Amino acid sequence: MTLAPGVDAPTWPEEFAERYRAEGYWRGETFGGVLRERAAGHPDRIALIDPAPERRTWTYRELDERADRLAAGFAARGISRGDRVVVQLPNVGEFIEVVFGLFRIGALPVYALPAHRESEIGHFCAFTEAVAYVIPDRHAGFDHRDLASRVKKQTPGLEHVFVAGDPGEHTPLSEVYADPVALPAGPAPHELAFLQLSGGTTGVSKLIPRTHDDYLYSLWGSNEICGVDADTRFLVALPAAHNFPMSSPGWLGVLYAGGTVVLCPKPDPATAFPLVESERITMSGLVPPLALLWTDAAARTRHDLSSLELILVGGAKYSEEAARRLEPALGCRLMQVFGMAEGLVNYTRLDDDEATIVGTQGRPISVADEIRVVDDADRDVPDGEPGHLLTRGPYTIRGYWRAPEHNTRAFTEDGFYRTGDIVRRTPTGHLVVVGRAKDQINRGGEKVAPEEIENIILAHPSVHDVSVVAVPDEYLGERSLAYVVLRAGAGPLKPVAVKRFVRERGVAAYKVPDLVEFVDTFPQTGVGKVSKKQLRSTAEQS
Ligand code: AMP
Ligand code: DBH
Repeated sequence: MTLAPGVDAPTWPEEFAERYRAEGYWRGETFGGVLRERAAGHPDRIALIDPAPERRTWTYRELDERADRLAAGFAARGISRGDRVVVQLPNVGEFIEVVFGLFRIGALPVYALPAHRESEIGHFCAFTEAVAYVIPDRHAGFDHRDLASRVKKQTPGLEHVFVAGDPGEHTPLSEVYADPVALPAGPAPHELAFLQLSGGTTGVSKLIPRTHDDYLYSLWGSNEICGVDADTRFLVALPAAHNFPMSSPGWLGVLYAGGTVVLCPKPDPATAFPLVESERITMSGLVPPLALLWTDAAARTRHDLSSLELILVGGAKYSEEAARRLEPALGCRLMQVFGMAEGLVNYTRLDDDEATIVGTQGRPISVADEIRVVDDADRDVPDGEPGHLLTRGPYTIRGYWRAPEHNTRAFTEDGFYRTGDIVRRTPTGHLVVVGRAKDQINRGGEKVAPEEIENIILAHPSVHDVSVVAVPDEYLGERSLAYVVLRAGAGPLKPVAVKRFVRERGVAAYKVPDLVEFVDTFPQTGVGKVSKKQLRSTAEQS
């Protein structure tokens, strides 16, 4: 698909957009508008609770006012519609205020994860030509202000660094809030709302352009399936910037429904269980390793978890055996969710039988989600047979942002997204994830692109070649293993030195290889390429 000048990503062809509007999926709302309406409808209801270090609450009216004040302050600093702003905040109230402030003026948050470091942040800022970067002062023992100073030096267009907390040499976020006298006109519903990150299979994460119309549909569609309403009290245990806790149904879904969002600073049971009790949490979303931890800890806890009604588990394959134990242990319902920041989200349903809930990854939100399961030549395979999952629909993107070449590979000519997942479809239309065709490691829901890490390790002077693959892991599902071939004559290298080298290049800690092994040669494929398949099976056997 070619792009008109000035257009950053392919979008839905007009006949699809018209149909999605006519059929009621795209309601013509915007995030800024939705918050305004909820604040008018139930101003005094609690929208948001940030429990730590001291408990702060926001009513819908307060959240709306704070978003307005930030929008005014951002606008006064020259940030305007379409501008990109990299937002890297942990689960704190400011995160929600900042993104609604940006939504209101049509500036686009770029959602970095708290774990990202100089390599990722530098790329996001440069690639998106971001005008601002929003950070905490320190988080999890790391000083984000130093990182910001370095990135700012390298990125001439990055004009502002706003800090939630002690600003150091940057601008305190608290100074940005201003009187919202004359706010500029907000965005239109078909326009972009933000850029989400893909887990990535290539060197760097691709950016995912989501519109108000399409993302809002994924929210209220999810709300209907999960039973989210004004009484929902949702605990954001995973990083709030990740697509799963944001939208499936996530904190944005809960705000759409007029419920209450509670931010959890850390997802472990010791932090989360007291909050479940004190805030009477009804719903949360977890990746499989955390679901295991919660399941085990529930047996020993002295905290009252009886308010819990539903736990969603997704992001990586949840074993059937673990899934079977969750409901009895936590005394609530389980829903599996298989989603992607590119769009398509599948849920098991509350009225599915137990075998379906524990044994499948759910079915799509919408009858308008088109699903194809195909062989290597894009021919449909019969139901029940494994194949590549392709999808197209009212909330699945038609292309990544500023990636025309990659888009020709990641999408079919008629606009289906190639998910890279291998699934099989059951007679009820549920999907079972059976594998993956894309070169990616799924470390308990945290995605690692091997190529990104291989490129870093290749820069080591003693390294001749490297291949990073997934190895099975009982707790995380998968871990990463780097096979390294040393240069002839290079001195000995220890695995820790390779790990340190990667860490010192400034990448997120979850991308540092869990294991490093030195080998003489890699297995080759017929055409002389390194065979990842062969390497994976070698790793599985060792
Ligand atoms: P991303 O593109 O980074 O948003 O990651 C989405 C990918 O995570 C999917 O394409 C799957 O590979 C994986 N994923 C998400 N949920 C599940 C699940 N419940 N079971 C298996 N894989 C999952
Ligand atoms: O892994 C994901 O990206 C994911 C998992 C569950 C997701 O984006 C989602 C639900 O929306």
